[in-house]
Amino acid sequence: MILPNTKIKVGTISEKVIVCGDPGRAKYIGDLLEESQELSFFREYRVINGYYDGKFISIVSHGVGCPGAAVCFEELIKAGAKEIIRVGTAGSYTKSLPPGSLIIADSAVREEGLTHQLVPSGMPAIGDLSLVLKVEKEARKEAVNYRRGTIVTLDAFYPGVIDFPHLTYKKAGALGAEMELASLYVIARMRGIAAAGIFALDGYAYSDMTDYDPHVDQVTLAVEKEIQIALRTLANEES
Ligand code: R1X
Repeated sequence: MILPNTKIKVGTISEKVIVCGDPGRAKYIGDLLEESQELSFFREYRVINGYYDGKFISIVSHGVGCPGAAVCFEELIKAGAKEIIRVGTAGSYTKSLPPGSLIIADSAVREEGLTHQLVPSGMPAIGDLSLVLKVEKEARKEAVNYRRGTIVTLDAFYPGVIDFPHLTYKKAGALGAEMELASLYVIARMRGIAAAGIFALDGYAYSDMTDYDPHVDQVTLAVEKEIQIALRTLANEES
C-alpha cells in the first residue's frame, strides 16, 4: 500500500525515523548515511533511507506547521515508524539559551489548532521519557549549551495584531517556541509510539523578527550537532 500524502510504501521505512521541517535538511542528513536512498519526494515530504553506524534509519521532512506535519507523522506510523525524533529550530525565551544552544523538549505546549481537533485540550503533549533521556545522554557528549524542558508549539510565525503568548509561557517555565512538536507528541502518544524533539536555537522568539537570520554559522553548527545527537541516539539503541 502506498500512503496518499507522502507516497511512502508501507513497510519500506525503518522503525527509527528522524524528522525535520526542511526537505533540504533531510537531504543533508541523508547524505550522512551509508547506502542513502531517496524513496520518495512528494509535496514537502522527502523520504530517505540509509544506515548510520550499521543501523537502518529513515529521514523524512514534514514541512512547516502542525497540519502538514501531522499528515506526515500519521503516515510514518502507518508505514511502520516506532520511534521518531524531530530535529528542528526554535526561538529562545531566555538569554541563558542564546542562538547556537539546544533545547531537548520533554513536552510541548499545545498553542496550535491541529491537536485540538484530535484529542481533548486537557491531554498533554509529552515526549517518550526514555527516548528523551537517551537524546540527552548523547547531547552531554557534545560541547554544546543545552537545557531539557518545555517548548511552546505555535501555528503563527509572523505576528499579527494579537500579542503572542511568549512572555506568559516564559514565566510559566517554557524555554522556547517552534511550530510542530505538539502534533508529534500528541499523535505519537495516541498511536502508541515513542517520540522526542531536539532544537537548535536560531534567535529569540519574542523579538520582532526584523533582525531574524537563522542562516548564520552558530545556528548551522547547532543544527549539525543536534543531527549527530539524533543519529547517535537511534544508532546506539539495542533494538
Ligand atoms: O518549527 C519552526 C518552523 O518549522 C521552526 O522553523 C520553522 C519556521 O522557520
